[in-house]
Amino acid sequence: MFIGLQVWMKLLVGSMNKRVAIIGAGPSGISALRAFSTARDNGIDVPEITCFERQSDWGGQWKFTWRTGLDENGEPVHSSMYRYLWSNGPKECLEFSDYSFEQHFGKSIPSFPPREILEDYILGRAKKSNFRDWIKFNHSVRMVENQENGGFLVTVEDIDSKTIIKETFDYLIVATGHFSVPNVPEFDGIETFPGRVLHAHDFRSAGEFKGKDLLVVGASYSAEDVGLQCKKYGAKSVTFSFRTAPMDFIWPQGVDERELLTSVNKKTVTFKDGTKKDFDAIILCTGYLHSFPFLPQELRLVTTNRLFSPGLFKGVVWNDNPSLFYIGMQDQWYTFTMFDAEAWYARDVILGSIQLPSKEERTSEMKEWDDRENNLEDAYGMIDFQADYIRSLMENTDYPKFNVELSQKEFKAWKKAKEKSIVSYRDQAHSSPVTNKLSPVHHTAWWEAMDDTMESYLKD
Ligand code: FAD
Ligand code: NA7
Repeated sequence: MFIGLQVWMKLLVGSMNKRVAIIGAGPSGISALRAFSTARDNGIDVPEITCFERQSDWGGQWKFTWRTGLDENGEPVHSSMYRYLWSNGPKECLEFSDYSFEQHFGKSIPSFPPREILEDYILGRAKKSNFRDWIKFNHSVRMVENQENGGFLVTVEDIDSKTIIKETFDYLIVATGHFSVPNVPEFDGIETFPGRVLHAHDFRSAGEFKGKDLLVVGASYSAEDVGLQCKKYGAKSVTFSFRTAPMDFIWPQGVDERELLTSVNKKTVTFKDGTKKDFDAIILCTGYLHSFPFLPQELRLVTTNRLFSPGLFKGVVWNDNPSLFYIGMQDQWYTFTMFDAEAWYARDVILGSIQLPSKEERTSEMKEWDDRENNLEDAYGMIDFQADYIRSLMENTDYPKFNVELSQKEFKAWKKAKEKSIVSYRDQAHSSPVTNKLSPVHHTAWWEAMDDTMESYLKD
């Protein structure tokens, strides 16, 4: 339960002189920084915070780059984002409850903004929070060691000076994201394919595939969005190939879905149902791997892209060592709102205002969430699961309340709108669970909107 300021301040005495390391300054790391800076601004004594960020600036995935492979410093390129990316969920369902879109843009804006708008919004709150000097940019965490007396020894490379730094911390928050290390399966004969084969992580522009016959492997968010936008920007045809189940949307002309490919022979791809087709390019939208090469085995989250992260109490606290926290590791219906709820929870455990239950009690609660996920039947159940998860975090902290029920309703309406029309769900308007207002409809239908600049989007 949330407790009063005075009681809280008494509990905080134990958190002073402690050191917290946050790895990553993407949206999850920014949520953690915001949580601590909000406490600081409310007069609470917070521990010393250091955030290590491998890139030269904040924003994580939202920091678009033209580069693929390695960056200018020889580090793996982090962002998988591409030109013409528009939000694939209603922005109302990811709205910070302490900083509305309306507050940021000075007016109510439509529900599915392009990447640049969302980046501006995320960073807008960060810029107003006065924590940038807690972040060490161009600092890549190379290794973490558990210390015998508790705490962590963190080895970091300062990329600019090419020096290695070792520092000890009492608490560690891992916020490194999980959509950067591609899962790249092998297909029989794919090495004979004469055209371009790439993973979605390296996809940057639909323009490259204009006039081409394109095979897109995968049946989830990346496949749907990359394939559809290639069609929008002029691909001759797009064929989706699924492993488990088709996406089954009502696709525009020139788009079809087939079972999984079984082999590739030069330009010709054969599918499980025996059909064949010639292609010019193949994009593998086959998901990502959770990867924490800097963590030792005993601290490392091992999971796939799912709602309940094994080993994490409340999806945040490493059950075997509650000085370690992860933020943003779940499959994501909710995003920024969920990262905030997690960050506030992690902060309050560190500050001592949340007393964790015993390990046995934690384990038993974790099993309940795991069982619930294993018995989910459809996407609507997943939305309810993640909404309840956010509620279970928020009831313990002072993260400003938002209308979770309304956000569930909007998510379900969005899902239905997608089922009705995959090309026009972005033309719908949703209501904000923060301001309770219905957003305006965008001036141009998404399928016709080729210009994704901020200037064009914000026009009335
Ligand atoms: P990230 O954004 O991945 O940030 C992690 C940060 O950690 C990075 O800055 C990285 O450089 C840093 N880092 C990693 N390793 C180290 C290290 N060893 N040392 C130091 N720093 C390190 N979400 C939405 O809400 N709406 C969307 O429309 C949407 N579209 C998406 C489209 C794509 C193509 C992808 C890939 C994701 C999309 N997402 C979307 C989800 C997106 O992942 C989240 O919005 C958000 O970026 C996750 O934030 P994060 O901080 O957890 O991870
Ligand atoms: P997801 O949602 O994890 O989906 C991965 C997809 O890749 C899914 O359809 C998988 O099929 C498919 N997959 C994985 N391995 C294979 C193999 N070996 N063969 C064929 N198909 C395979 O990742 P996304 O990239 O779509 O989305 C991640 C985020 O990026 C998301 O938040 C977006 O907003 C952007 P399955 O259905 O499991 O059989």
